[in-house]
Amino acid sequence: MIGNTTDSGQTQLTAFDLKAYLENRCRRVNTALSALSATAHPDSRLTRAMQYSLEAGGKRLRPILCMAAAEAVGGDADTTLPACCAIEMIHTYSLIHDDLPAMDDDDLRRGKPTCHIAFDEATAILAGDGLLTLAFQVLSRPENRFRKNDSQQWLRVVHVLAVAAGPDGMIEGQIRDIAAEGKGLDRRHLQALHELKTGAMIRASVAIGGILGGASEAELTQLERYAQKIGLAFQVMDDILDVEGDPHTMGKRGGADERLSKSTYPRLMGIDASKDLALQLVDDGLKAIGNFDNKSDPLRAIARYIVTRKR
Ligand code: GRG
Repeated sequence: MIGNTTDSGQTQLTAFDLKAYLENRCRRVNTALSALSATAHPDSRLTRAMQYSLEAGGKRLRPILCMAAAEAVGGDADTTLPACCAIEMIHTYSLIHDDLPAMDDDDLRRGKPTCHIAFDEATAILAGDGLLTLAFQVLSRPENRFRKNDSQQWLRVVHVLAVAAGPDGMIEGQIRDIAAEGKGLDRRHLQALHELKTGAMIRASVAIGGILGGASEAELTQLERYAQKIGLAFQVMDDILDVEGDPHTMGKRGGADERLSKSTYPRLMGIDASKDLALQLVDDGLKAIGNFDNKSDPLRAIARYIVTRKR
């Protein structure tokens, strides 16, 4: 049993099997990823490095949010699969580059040696570049248009994803993150950084699901507000897990933020206040879609999962 939220934001109990939902959607994303990440050069070291990181066992949270957003507005989740794959490719590329010695210098990710350890630094850089570009190759395949969605919708999707992944989104967030090392940002600057670095891709995932699912502009605005709130909650939780999570469960080393003197929520306000903030953000996210019907139960359940997750 998990919490559900009404118009007034009050919590009710509903029977929704989030575990089964996540497993099912994850399987569908993985099947699509296997097909769409194939290149013309299957034996190439580059292809092997890209697939090594893609298949290393990520939660597929962003693609699942994309599918759930489409379903929430009455759309067909399978129509979003090419976009889901593009989103996961960009996310995986960002992790490969983030782990490089020039950035966070991590040797473990998703429970496996990071790409530059398993291969080498040059290959990891190229694998990231390859995944970023392949994302747009997959997203712009002509056959995507001949499904339920028209080409204008796909163009909008390409634009939303490019904005989120690029210098108006994740990349600007990443450079602010690097610049903030050892500085101790105030809350306003920390939030702005995270809304770009982590939030932009989460928000785009939900927005793309909404667009492909046929959301009205009003519904899209509500979905984006939901995503903004849970995206920040996700980052606050990530900061908390870095302090008190189990490295074995997380599949990465803990304490990286401390080691790199990162600005984090626990550092700014302490662990307990950070946990309260994450819960408050999830409640705000649930309120944003409070008038949606039970087709949005997966979105509600995912919001709650974000602050109870262990990895
Ligand atoms: C290097 C271009 C470039 C960008 C990096 C997103 C990002 C920007 C870096 C990731 C650093 C990081 C650990 C951020 C915290 C939030 C986050 C993105 C966690 C990883 O996402 P999960 O938990 O990972 O969804 P999985 O492995 O499950 O996909």
